[in-house]
Amino acid sequence: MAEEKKAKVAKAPKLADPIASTIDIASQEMIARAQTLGVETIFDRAVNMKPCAIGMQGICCKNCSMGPCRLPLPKDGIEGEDTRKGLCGATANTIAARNFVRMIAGGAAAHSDHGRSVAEVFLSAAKKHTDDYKIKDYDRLLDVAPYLGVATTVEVDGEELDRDLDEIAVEFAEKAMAEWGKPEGELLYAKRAPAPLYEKWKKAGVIPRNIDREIVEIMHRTHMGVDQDYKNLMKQGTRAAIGDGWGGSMLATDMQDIMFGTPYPLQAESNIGIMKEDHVNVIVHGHEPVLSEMIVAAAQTPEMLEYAKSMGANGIQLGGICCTANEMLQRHGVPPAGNFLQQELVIVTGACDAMVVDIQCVMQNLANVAKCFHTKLITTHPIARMEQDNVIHIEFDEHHAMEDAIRILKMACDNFKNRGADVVIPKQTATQIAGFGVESIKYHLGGSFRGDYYTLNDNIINGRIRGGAGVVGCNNARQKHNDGCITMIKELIKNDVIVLTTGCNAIACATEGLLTPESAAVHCGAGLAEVCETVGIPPVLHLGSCVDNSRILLALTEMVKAGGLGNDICDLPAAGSAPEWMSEKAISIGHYFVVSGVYTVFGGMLPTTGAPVFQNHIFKEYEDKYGGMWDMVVDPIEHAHAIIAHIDKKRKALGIDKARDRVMMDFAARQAL
Ligand code: SF4
Ligand code: MSK
Repeated sequence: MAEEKKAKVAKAPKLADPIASTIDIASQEMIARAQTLGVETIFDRAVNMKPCAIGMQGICCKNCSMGPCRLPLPKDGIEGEDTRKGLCGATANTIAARNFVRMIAGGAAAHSDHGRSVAEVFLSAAKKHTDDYKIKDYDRLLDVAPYLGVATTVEVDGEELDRDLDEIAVEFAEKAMAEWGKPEGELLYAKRAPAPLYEKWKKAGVIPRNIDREIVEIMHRTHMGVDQDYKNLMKQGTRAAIGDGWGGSMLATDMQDIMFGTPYPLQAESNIGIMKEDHVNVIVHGHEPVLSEMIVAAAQTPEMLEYAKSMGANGIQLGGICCTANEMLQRHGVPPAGNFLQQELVIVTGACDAMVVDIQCVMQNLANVAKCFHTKLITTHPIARMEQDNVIHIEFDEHHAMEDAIRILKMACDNFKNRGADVVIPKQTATQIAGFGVESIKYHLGGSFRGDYYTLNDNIINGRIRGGAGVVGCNNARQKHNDGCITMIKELIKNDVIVLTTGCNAIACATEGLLTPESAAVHCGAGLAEVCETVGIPPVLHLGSCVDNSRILLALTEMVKAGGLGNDICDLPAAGSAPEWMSEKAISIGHYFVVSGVYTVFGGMLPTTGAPVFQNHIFKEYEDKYGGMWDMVVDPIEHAHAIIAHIDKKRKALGIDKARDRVMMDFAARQAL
């Protein structure tokens, strides 16, 4: 009886307003369709469940069972001494710093463990223990081998000869694997940073010993009763973040490029509309490209095409979500169907015959949505499974990767006939040019003989380009989908700031049509538009997936090397941003940007606001230490202008605030001289 009574008063959950939830029309259509069909998505949950205000500010500690200890800020702010303490006496600064560095540990672990898996497959390929993976890009291998101390030549009878490529690949793989857990020495890739930055890290004592150790040490230091000094905690966070950006992530990018090919610009479509009603639609989602590489290869074989046709389809349409999408896009032109917040929505079309997920950013609710349709949801990674009974697990192994891929594709083809009649695929698609990287930017700017970042620097010096911004990161269901990213980026390019992007932010830009050279004439200031038109590049350059943020670090390093803009990354008129961040990986990325010398602004909320002294440390004091610092600006236009103000500050320091074109001296000018 009591239960019945309860049921009567229970309120029906509210539904999200599709138009207030996203700026993307295809997504609005799918959110409304899900609601009509009674399928719950993250957008509806977000209007029914509010976040904890204390947790959001970073001042809740649950590191032991005497807590959770919650330290809300007094209503009128803090006057005088901050007397807030947890049961053990931990201050708000300690609690917020512990939480923050644990987020760095989570993010660095995710990127770096991804890198380790790639290294394992790379080692198998180098030793020829697998037929499915091969070393594809030997030029790239030769470029990066010296950074791990791998010789590319050998001396025979006093003569220097090229070393056997397979031998180089094996040694590179072994040395790379050692970077995760070697007992002594320091992260070898740290020396890829500009020399003044490396020296700065050395002086501060933050060069990682190896990738894993710094992450483990964070977990130790943040255990109850260990490190209780927010500055010392952040020092360890810095080591782990450098180990991510200049270690695990950079190694992942390099080894993926060597095995699967270094990306070069290509054209593809984007958004949910890439799915085809008369094709078997297979969506790959997550981050690790190793299995998806095989799925792409298998889907192109005549046998598989025949198999799809035998099931009544006209072919196989592959699409992607999140960073597996970006990986398949940048090397094969596979179109992304959406970013993080669109993962449920592609299933809501009723046309997704299989969704194949690997690791990271995969919502557990996919299983509940898939249950409402015919979609086969397939997990593939031993560390990332789901409890729901409609989820199929096909564990990927590099020794039978092609077999796994064929099995998955056949399962999708077999499922084609199980689609209901009610299929709705939104029409929206957008064209994009993706697949930029450190190498291709060089080529675009200078051609094959004189490829260099000099042209970019020159255009920054003459003021056509005001500066650069790395705008990356996720979507966040607490913010209007894609709105923060797009509004902010449009404001940047309008003010002649060129944008480098990765991850879900890149997919948002593609969907909005910002990844085409033609968009420059529509959205950019006159200077940036002129450069884009002359060189034939979009004003927003897609550099890949989340681990590929390492490409942005290296692009900045190239700008330093090209000269004219100072001696270190912190001298450049450049900034970083994640307007709609949500994952721990974003915090790790943000921190390695900051300690590499980049002013980095996050949108939404940072879990630092509840501990003002700690926040001041990483927002202000870090500038003196590393040249870069954190910031948080919620409004996207103000966010863009915070970046522009920083760029202008750097331009002034470089003496290029009164920009002018280089003028060829004519005879009269020479005489006057
Ligand atoms: Fe509370 Fe201290 Fe335990 Fe954290 S470690 S939950 S602040 S008693
Ligand atoms: S996928 S970490 S939601 S960018 Fe790399 Fe997107 Fe953020 Fe995941």
